[in-house]
Amino acid sequence: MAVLVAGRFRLDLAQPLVMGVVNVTPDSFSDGGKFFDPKAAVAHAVNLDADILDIGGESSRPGALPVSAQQEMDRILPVLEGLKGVEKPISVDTRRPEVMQAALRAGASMINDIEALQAPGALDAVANSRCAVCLMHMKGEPATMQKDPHYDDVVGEVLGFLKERTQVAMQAGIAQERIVIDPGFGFGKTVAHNMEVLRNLARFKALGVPILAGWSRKSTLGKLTGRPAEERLAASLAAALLALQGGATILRVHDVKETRDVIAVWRAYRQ
Ligand code: 7PJ
Repeated sequence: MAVLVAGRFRLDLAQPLVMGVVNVTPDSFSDGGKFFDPKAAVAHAVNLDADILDIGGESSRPGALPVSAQQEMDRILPVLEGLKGVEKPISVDTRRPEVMQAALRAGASMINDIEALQAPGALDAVANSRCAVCLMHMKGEPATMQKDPHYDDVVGEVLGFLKERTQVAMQAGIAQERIVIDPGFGFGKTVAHNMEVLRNLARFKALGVPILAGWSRKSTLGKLTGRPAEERLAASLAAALLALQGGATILRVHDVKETRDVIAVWRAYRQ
């Protein structure tokens, strides 16, 4: 578990990595519309100075409606094209196998799938390449997932799901060193569910693959602080620190520079 293989990249996991969010959507909850223009998205991506860039063309915020595969590709492909000269792994946030294939052809090195490769053809799309993949847990669908989600044992259920998806991915031919797991904070989970998973994050280390955590500006932080998305930086950094302490090795964030400072403090504390 010392490296993550992502296409032509081998990412050292000895230190935490920062994945910078680049939404190319008109409606994402925190920066929707800002980088909808491909040129603006490319400039933003380069500016972020992240270890991995995560390009998304479908908003998966609670209540968001699905877009067509064609729309997703029309949003993502010009950004991948514009990032061709950037020597950095690029992840594409998608659930659709046809978008995965097009993105991988266009130079993406990682697929970030909030459905953990459950769509028909998604396992093959990833297995037939050398890219990395993030398998995330979500209960329900973005359109309805925050409507009264229920679990008997949230940690056990999320852990069981990710264990099963990791096994299925490996059986399909995706090597363990290409796989990342993510409990999916905010995806069909209440504030209490998110906190219970965060408190028990170390249990996910048993799966033997790196853990990615996405807390940046999420609505749970809004509920806890009473603040709108653009004022959730401090809360996001607090959650990032707790995720690091629980064993997360990749942090998916909007605010890369500030998150690097959290990592610096955490690393010194850990020495
Ligand atoms: C996540 C994601 C996350 C992974 C989004 C947002 C909503 N992918 N895509 N994990 N969140 N792997 O940016 O808050 O938490 S979209």
